[in-house]
Amino acid sequence: MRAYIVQGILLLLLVASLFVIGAGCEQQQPKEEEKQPELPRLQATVTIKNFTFNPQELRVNAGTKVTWINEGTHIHRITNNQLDDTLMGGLFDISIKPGEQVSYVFNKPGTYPYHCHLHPNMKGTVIVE
Ligand SMILES: [Cu+2]
Repeated sequence: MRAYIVQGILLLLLVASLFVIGAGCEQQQPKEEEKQPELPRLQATVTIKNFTFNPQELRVNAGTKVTWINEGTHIHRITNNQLDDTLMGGLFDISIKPGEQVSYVFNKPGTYPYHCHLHPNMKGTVIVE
């Protein structure tokens, strides 16, 4: 009878120690979410000066917020529509006054040529990868 009790206590101790070991292991391994730092917001800028977009060709990753800054003295109208169409079907068509800035977030990979509707010689391209 006494042997059973001793065995029972030993078994309890064994089970209890397994729980402690198990809990210890869990604490040592940090969760995946905690290890990953928050992704910084992707950003890029294009400056407009002397009737030129700079850089004229901009290469960015999908999800990048592209900001055009008008450092010139004239209003511009940035549109990614075709030069010869009726300004339909483009992603953006934004007017930008001197000293102002406008932004567009490029989520889909592709090549996006654009120009200034008011000064058709002003051309640029955003390549989204
Ligand atoms: Cu312009």
